[in-house]
Amino acid sequence: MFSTADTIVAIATPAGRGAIGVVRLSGPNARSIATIMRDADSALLPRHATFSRIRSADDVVDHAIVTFFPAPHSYTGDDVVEVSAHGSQVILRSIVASAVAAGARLAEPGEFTLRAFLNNRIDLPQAEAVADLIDAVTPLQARAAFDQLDGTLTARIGEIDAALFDLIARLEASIDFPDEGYHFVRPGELIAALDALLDIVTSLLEDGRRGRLIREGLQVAIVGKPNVGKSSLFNALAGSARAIVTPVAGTTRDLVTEIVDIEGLRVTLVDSAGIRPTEDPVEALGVELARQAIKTSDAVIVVLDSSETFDERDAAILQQTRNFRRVVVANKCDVRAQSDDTFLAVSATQQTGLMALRAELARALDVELQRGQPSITNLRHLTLMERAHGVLTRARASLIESGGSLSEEFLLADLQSARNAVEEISGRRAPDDLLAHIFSRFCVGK
Ligand SMILES: Nc1nc2c(ncn2[C@@H]2O[C@H](COP(=O)(O)OP(=O)(O)OP(=O)(O)O)[C@@H](O)[C@H]2O)c(=O)[nH]1
Ligand SMILES: [Mg+2]
Repeated sequence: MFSTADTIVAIATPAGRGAIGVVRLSGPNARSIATIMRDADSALLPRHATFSRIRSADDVVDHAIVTFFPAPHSYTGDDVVEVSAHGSQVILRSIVASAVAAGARLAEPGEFTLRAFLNNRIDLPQAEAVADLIDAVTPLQARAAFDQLDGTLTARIGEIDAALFDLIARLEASIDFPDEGYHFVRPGELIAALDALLDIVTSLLEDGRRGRLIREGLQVAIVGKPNVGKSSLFNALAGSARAIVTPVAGTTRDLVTEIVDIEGLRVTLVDSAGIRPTEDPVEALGVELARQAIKTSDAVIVVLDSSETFDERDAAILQQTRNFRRVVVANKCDVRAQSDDTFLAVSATQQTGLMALRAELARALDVELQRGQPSITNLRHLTLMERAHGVLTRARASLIESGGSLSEEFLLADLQSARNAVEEISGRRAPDDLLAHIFSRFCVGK
């Protein structure tokens, strides 16, 4: 379905103005098309930046730096030419038009990275990491994506695949030579091998929660009874006066959200209505939304008001949130009426204690990423790895139950299905429609 036989072109830099903008060509005719576009007879030397005048429709449109990356040592693995021109959309579009006139085709979304995958420059998790790296909005997201692009996950998946391959080969040999009366793999060895595999898979899955939260971001709800300063704290953490603040209890009625960076985590912060029994139908809806927000969030910040003594309504909210990841803060510490140090003292209006709150929150969310540790960040990978874990666990259980006399065919079926899942992650066994789906989420030029 996918072809790498033609030459594709696209603007690789974002829309808008910039000092430079890059047009990328990839395919067998990249160099000859670039030669037609250039107003010069000097040849393009491999990996040399060459100053060129670029022609479009008989006119010179810009001065640009043109670099030729011959196959296979290029981003896509094909011949690639990059034209770094001035970053005007008008100029970049006319350079693309000039390439098309010279025989190139407009690239589809993600097609450069797709070619890198089809040419075995990268595997599927690495291709997906390219999209994540470009989409990263916090340093931690960028790091997780880069580690994946750098191949940490690829290497670990490769280990699992190789171990499965080895087991499958030995079991098949036992089936193929039944008369020898010789099992190529003893039951004890098999269980040990399955245990080793399950160890790797389990640790990947355990880190998967963290990885996925880093990639997709998390939600944190700010909750408490009315007037304790939730909206003030929300604004202080968001760095802008997003939510309405008044001395009237029951000000916030809706959920107000803002994306903030908490210690490198992409957090959707949610301000909510103060929780209290109320006759007001509008406020009651707000209170219901606040209760829902507690349930759907990855963590909550429970706000207490230290200018007053804590009461049974505070206690009720503490009780409701006791099984959630949470940080409890005593706000208004600038006017505090009590000397209770149980909770983290903050002042939303004075902006004190916010650093400690961010640190506490990051700790409560427990998503620290170990550098260089392979981590699954993507739901697709996580689901497939869970499938592999399921069948391997089942295989191990039936092997033990049968006292080692389980037929090789049974085991083989499970191992094969675990291997299929693993190879679907790496892309060795990825159907075209899956690839089309993954790469359609990229933007043009990637
Ligand atoms: N002194 C002091 N006052 C604060 C602090 N934080 C909030 N306030 C005041 O407390 C009042 C209520 O603040 P809000 O942020 O609206 O409280 P809320 O919890 O969102 O209230 P509802 O939306 O009604 O539930 C306002 O008058 C704020 O100025 C603080 O740290 N110190
Ligand atoms: Mg409020």
